[in-house]
Amino acid sequence: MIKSIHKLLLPKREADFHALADFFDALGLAPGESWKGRRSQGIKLDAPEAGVEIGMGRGFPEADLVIECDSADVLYDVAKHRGFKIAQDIADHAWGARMFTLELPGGAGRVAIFSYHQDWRSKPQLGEGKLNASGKRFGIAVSRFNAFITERLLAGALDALRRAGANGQDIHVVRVPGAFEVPSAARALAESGKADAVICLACIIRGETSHYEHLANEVTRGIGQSAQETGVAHAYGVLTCDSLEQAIDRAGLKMGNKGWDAALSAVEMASLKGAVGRKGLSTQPSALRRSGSRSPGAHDKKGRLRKRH
Ligand code: INI
Repeated sequence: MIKSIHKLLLPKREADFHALADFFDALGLAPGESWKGRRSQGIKLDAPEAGVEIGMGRGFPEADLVIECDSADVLYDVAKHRGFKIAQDIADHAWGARMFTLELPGGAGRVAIFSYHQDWRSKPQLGEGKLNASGKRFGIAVSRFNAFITERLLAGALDALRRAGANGQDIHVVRVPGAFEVPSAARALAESGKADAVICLACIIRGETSHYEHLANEVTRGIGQSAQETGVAHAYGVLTCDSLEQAIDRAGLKMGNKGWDAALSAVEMASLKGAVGRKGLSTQPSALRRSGSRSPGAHDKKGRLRKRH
């Protein structure tokens, strides 16, 4: 009885190894078994469904790996934001799908990512913010405690805002002593009326504080409360880590930066609010949603009519 099937990727460089793991994690594969020994290291990232497809004839994707997802547009944005080389731009295909292909780092091959067209007439109207920060104003409350980490989160957030089209003059950064002070600074920014969204950045490390749980809970509660009571979107870029090493991993300057992620959430939420408030829900495809948002395999295969390749 077969238990699983895995496509083996063997990058030569450590950086490519992490880039690949990070990318497939961002696509939503679930991290499974992993190991690091003297001779080798590895991680398995599991898909909800896997198998082989045997085909003949024309019209198949030119790829070493084919991934079906809920929305190829969303993953296209993820791939571009993570700097992956797009081999074929996203496009509609005659077999009823929207697809793009990209080159994996380290010569690990080419991946085709597609989603089948949805039948919009039978679907409810879906609203979604866009990743366009142009004309939007942002407040950032950042803690000085663990500044070694929080300054990296801030750099990530500013980079994401800039790339999404925000203007530097529309970004107001407030530094506070520690995570505990972040909610009240966030609230002040939200109540100033000068922010369409507020980004909260801090780092709480379990190893260094015995009141870790209390602090983390209070900060999270305070940020949520500020968001609900002011009606201004707040993005949560607070690292709660077991160790400094873990914090460093989550505050990378290029990949896996929680400040970057939080800023993109803020952009999306700022834009969503505009869309819902003024013109009803925007049903355009599609803005980027971060790592955990898509859920491969969540779609109902049985009920859907598909064309073949
Ligand atoms: N503040 C943090 O941002 N992270 C921490 O890990 C932390 N620890 O370890 O205690 C921390 N403490 C300071 C706290 O946030 C307040 O600034 C301080 O208590 C003054 O109110």
